[in-house]
Amino acid sequence: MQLSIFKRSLKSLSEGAYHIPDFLSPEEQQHLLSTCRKSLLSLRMKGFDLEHPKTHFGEMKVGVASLGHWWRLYQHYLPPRVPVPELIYEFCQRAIAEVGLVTFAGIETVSAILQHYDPYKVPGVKLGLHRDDSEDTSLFGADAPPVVSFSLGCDAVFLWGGAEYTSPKEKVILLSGDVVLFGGHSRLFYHGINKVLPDTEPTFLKTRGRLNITVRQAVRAVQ
Ligand SMILES: O=C(O)CCC(=O)C(=O)O
Repeated sequence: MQLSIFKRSLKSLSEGAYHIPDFLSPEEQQHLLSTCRKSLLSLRMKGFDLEHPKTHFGEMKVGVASLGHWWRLYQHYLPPRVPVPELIYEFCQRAIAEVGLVTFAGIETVSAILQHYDPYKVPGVKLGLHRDDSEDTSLFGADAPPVVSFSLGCDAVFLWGGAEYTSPKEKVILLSGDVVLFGGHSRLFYHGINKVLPDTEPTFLKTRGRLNITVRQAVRAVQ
């Protein structure tokens, strides 16, 4: 872990947005990684895999697959192909409780999007500045449930912006085990991954590259 010399503690990034460093213990990171691998294996057995969706600017360099509702760029979600593992719900609820945000109303409607960054195959891999806006727009109020985003593997430079594409940006260093949450007022704020640092994976994970698990409420739950 190259960047851990900096002082790291819970930080509010904007109203309703937080960075929680070291949220997951090494054992929890191992458990989350092996759980995601099992889900990916189940997807592969059903004929699905990580995809590189086509953006308006070319193919995404990040490999993407969804547990729960299947996320698609610029389109509506598809029904689940494999479920969101219970462990991911547990970690989400714990993170949400830790910062005192609104919890997920109907967890069966959640999508956990896996994003694999491979800086060895794709040097300079990044995720451009964007908003997580493909969900049911009625969820985007002042009490919008948060997006919860887990980092595993390589260190990364996360950009946290604001309501506009041109809003000032803050650089946040994400290490393996960190969580970022953004709900309420910040639910639609721009963000992205500026850089993934090769050879910074914690050795206990026995993996290469970076895996991000972003949990979003895909559609409103039937109450
Ligand atoms: O990889 C990351 O940490 C960021 C993921 C992200 O921006 C997203 O899923 O919308």
